[in-house]
Amino acid sequence: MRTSLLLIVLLISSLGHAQNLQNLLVNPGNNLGSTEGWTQDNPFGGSWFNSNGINGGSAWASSPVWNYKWQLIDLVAQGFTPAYLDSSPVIRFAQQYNKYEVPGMANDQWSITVALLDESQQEITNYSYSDFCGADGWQLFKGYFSSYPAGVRYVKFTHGGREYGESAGSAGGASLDDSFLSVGNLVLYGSANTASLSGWDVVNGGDGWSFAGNSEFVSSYDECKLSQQIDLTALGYSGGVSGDDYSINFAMDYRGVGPSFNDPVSVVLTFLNSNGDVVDATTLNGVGAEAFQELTFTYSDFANVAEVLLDISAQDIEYWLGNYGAKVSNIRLWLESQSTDSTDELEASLNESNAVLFPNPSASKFTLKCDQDMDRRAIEIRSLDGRLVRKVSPDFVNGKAATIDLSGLTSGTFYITYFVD
Ligand SMILES: [Ca+2]
Ligand SMILES: [Ca+2]
Ligand SMILES: [Ca+2]
Repeated sequence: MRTSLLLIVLLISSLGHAQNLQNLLVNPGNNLGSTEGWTQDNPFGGSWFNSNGINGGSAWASSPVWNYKWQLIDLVAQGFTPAYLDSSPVIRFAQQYNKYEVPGMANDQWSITVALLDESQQEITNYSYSDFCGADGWQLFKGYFSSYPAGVRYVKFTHGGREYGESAGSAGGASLDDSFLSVGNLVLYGSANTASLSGWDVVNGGDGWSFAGNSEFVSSYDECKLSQQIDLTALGYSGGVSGDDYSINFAMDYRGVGPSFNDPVSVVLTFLNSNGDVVDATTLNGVGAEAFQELTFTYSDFANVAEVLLDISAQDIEYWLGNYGAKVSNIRLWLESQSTDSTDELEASLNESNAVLFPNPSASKFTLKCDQDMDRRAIEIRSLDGRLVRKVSPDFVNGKAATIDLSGLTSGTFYITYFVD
């Protein structure tokens, strides 16, 4: 008779933090005045052309017929380790869209498709949406992936537009601006690489925010603010998260702008539980210098957080007209899985099955011994929510002992199921 046995294993491996938590798309807001960085796909003819964008910049308008363009992002080349990607970090995407010409007409259509691909660039899953532009003016569309299967190594971001039956002389389909794609970062548009304030609630003190270096927000002589509400429940963390499972991490780069570089920055993080009650708040203060510095914060001692309010303030230490206040960039808020001490549960399970697993925890290799003959079927590794993370073929030492190599898995607690005759 075959029986499956359940063990709990604590596995420690390093995730690394070299990954790029920023907008992974290049030329995301037509900053370059062209389609550089994008591959055009215009199956019915026509082409993309420059149109008026957000904040007085440029956008792209499509043609009377459906036009598309896309970017393929190699996540490993961006610094994400396979182990990190297999932990299914949130993938956020966003797109600004607007109709082109003829105020009051709602006929232009737009589309977005974000596909998650494996190492052979075969699709694992995708999100696809298409609609009429509707109301006049720019509108922000946003979405996300979480809890997706392991194995994602590429993301293909495609958007499209067309006109829908307008009269001659207005023949431009939907305008698109400020495309966005990030892996792991819970903040939308954490850098100013779109040269707009998309995704933020904004206070423009003095002469208001401006943009520099293709990624920096630059403040002015009165207090400038950027705020964002990050709803974890709406990002797939149903009911919020616990400090036992996740730490909440924040980081931001900042520097001053001359002639006086000691410009002040301040960040307030407010944490709310799933009832909407404030459970904690922290304020981080920085004084600018000529070089970039980093403000960081890690929060792990909490019972339940379902929402984070991020408020960033910056200004000039002196009263100079224009933008000589502190610059901020690379704004990141992310969750990190906490290692769980499962020693007690492990011992209980092992006692029931008369099995031993050692060394435990381990970075990669375990030896499993039990007092029954093991089956040679693949051993299944599942996350605590039951998702199949990996199947491994045990390297049998003899019928009652096997070596299991779990190299490359994200640090965490897993169920291991093996089979005995
Ligand atoms: Ca733009
Ligand atoms: Ca049109
Ligand atoms: Ca200054």
